[in-house]
Amino acid sequence: MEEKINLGLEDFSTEPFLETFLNEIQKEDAIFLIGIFVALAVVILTIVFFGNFWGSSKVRNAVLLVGLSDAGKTLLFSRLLLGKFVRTQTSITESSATYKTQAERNSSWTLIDVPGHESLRVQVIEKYKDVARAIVFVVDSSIFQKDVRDVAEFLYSILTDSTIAKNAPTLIMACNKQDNSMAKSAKLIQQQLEKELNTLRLTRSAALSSQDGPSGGSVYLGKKGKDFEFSQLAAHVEFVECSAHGGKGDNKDADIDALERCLAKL
Ligand SMILES: Nc1nc2c(ncn2[C@@H]2O[C@H](COP(=O)(O)OP(=O)(O)O)[C@@H](O)[C@H]2O)c(=O)[nH]1
Ligand SMILES: [Mg+2]
Repeated sequence: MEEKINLGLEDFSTEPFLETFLNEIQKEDAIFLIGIFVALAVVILTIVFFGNFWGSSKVRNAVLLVGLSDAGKTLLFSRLLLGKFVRTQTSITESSATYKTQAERNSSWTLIDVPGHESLRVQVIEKYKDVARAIVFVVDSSIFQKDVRDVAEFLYSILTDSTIAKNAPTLIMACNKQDNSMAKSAKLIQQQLEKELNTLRLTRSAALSSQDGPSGGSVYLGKKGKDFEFSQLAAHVEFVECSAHGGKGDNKDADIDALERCLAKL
């Protein structure tokens, strides 16, 4: 009872009244400020969320055809698109076209024929590596023994690229020119490449550790302390045999079924 009266009295005296008024304002200010903070937090979180969302869902719909010169990339490119024999010329820029898969899903990818010449291919791979859904690495199986070192070096540069390692696009090793009697099988090519990549990794990491500074955006290939195998990669890897050229004469059919099946599964 007394308290009530006291309070009542205080209310009528000017100073406490001002105090309570100021308190009220401060309280409201605090609520107002909290409101602003909450609103800001919501805005920032939304931006971060959608930023991540858009960043990660950057449409990865490119299929890159890569490989040494003369492996048969351009012929495969035409075969996949047109299904018939087309004579090829050395490619000096990349060509791209929309490729519709044979699957029920009917997905369509942007197929890119990356020129084999080193100075050009580096630029083109750089340009598309962010959006690569799959990399079709075309190998000339008929002269694989002679090419093995170069193939491994090219493959090593792709597989140790930090962006490619992070995105892990499907790797399809297309062992082409199977119509040639000298052609090595996909299995043998896989084994030899694993061996060669293993050696390359040893020499490259030795060279790297003797240098100062960061290793320039490249990652370690495979698992440390284990011989390299394709199965150690984060990416799905398939070895397929194919023939872009239908053997002798232009009327014999090409054999790219296994490759088309892989592309349909992407
Ligand atoms: N025998 C045979 N020749 C092929 C095959 N694929 C491509 N070629 C030939 O190999 C040469 C190089 O082909 P191309 O597509 O230009 O290779 P790229 O440099 O990788 O684009 C051309 O003469 C093709 O006709 C194949 O599967 N079998
Ligand atoms: Mg070409």
